[in-house]
Amino acid sequence: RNIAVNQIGYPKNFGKIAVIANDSGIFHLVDDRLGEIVHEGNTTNPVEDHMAGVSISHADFSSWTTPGIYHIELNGRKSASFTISEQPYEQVHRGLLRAFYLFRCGMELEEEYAGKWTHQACHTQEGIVYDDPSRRLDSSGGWHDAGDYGKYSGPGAKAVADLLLAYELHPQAFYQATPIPETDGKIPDILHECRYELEWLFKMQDKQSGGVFHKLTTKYFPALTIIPEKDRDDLYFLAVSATATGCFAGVMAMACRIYKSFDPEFAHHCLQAARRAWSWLEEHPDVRGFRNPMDVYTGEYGDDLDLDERYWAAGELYRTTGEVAYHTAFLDLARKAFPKYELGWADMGGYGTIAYLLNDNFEVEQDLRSSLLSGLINEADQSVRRSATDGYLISLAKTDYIWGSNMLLMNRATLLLLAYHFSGQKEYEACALEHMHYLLGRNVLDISYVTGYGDRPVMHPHHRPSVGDQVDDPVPGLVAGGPNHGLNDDYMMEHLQGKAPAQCYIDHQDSFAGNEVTIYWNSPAVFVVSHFIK
Ligand code: G3I
Ligand code: 9MR
Ligand code: ZN
Repeated sequence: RNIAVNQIGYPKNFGKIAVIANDSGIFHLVDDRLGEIVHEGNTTNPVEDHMAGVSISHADFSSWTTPGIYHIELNGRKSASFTISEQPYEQVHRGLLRAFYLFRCGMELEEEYAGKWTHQACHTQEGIVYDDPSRRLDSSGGWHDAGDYGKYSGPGAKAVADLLLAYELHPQAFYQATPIPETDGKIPDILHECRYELEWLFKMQDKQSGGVFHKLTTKYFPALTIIPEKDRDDLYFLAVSATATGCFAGVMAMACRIYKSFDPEFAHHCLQAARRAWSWLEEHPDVRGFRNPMDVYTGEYGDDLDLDERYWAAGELYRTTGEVAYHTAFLDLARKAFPKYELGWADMGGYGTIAYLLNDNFEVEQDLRSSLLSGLINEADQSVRRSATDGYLISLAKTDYIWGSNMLLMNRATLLLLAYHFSGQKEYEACALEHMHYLLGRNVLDISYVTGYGDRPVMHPHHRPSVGDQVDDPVPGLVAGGPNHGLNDDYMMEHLQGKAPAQCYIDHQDSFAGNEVTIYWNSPAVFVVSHFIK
């Protein structure tokens, strides 16, 4: 039994619902500071919810709009505290963005910016080209991928793409400083932060071929207690892949457009790199997906389908340059069958679709544009429909409760917000907000999936710096993977047998298939939250 709320809060002019597991009755909204009941109501009648595995009822206090700090009480139980205000998400938004600074590799994290979570410069050595060990290349910089210290091109590109898109569509959310060492009051911090990763991504492009190395990692994962600067195994550049090269071209073309007005030289450099990557793709129309060699055990990010990454690259290059060749390539790819509304590390087609829909500078084929737009609206309608029948008001189906389900959650919300952007339909925006409520605590486990934010946040992520440092609190602002019905690690297997999908999560450091953190789970959360910063 619990009363789940968004533990950060509710914007005063949106709907406000608490979701109650296995209980119902008369609920009270209590002002935390005064200890006074300010509002009361009846919960809805309980109904079974199969995703959550409980019976749920709703306490709707939407009509209450007075700013303050509150909690809900029902039959002697209390919810977490939350605020009602015009702007409840400024801090969590900054925290989610600052997490990227805390993910940085290759430089010292200083107390001034990192607080308690400092570390020495790490992974500064040259990397060995796996397929030609006589080659050693500068490999430093960028963000660690996750709870491990690997750096992977495709996932890195997804993370940057989400952040750049957040800035492009919601620039008002990024006026305030984060702050980070580069803060200069001229260029928004989010662009400084993305540049840190982009500078590393340049190093992943093979200067000989223009293709992009799939990843830069050690052969084995270090032990969970190893802090960044103590991980000294050899680093390898693993083979060039078409998926990495496509993502690279896509994100670099995007960066060119966004950095142009701030730093034309850097923007030009991005575009050159993107063009070169595109040429590689053209020279390699038919390549096998990346596989780890036999002696490499770190993340694989295997993906046999590279049409979606090519589609993204072509869409972005066309949006940035207006050149016919990229348009033609995009149109050809658009005719092929692959997911066009996915924003995962494997299926990147959604970014191509978005690039085409947002292309205001150059001519687009109207039939294709309308069909892509109605496809997007259709996705949003489906999410709205599914959310309406879900106890916790989100769109995740049973098959979505997989490794990194919180990314699927935030990707859905991203698509909903894009649908809102194009249609102006308020229900899409409201539905996106319900998804955010789940992330920040309104879920059957009554937990905020963002470390350091909310009354009952994740405390034990599978994250080496958090485990290995001498600090009790985990590194803050990190989004955990979330419930995973596949129970893909031993700890989950042992403790979560037979649980309903949304309960397949445990806040333990050994549970990497549910409680790890990654840059590309943080990034869509930044996108979504930034929409609600006015
Ligand atoms: O695509 C299939 C889908 O068709 C199927 O219905 C569904 C049901 O299981 O699975 C889908 O595949 C999933 C795949 O991710 C793509 O989403 C797999 O189940 C799932 O196990 C797989 O998980 C990935 C995991 O690595 C294992 O490969 C995560 O998405 C990915 O985030 C994670 O990445 C790791 C890196 O390897 C190493 N660094 C940490 C990082 C996070 O844990
Ligand atoms: O720590 C690793 C994590 O970052 C990965 O996502 C995960 C799946 O590839 O693997 C983790 O490493 C574990 C390894 O796979 C099995 N032995 C225990 C390791 C955790 O310390
Ligand atoms: Zn590092």
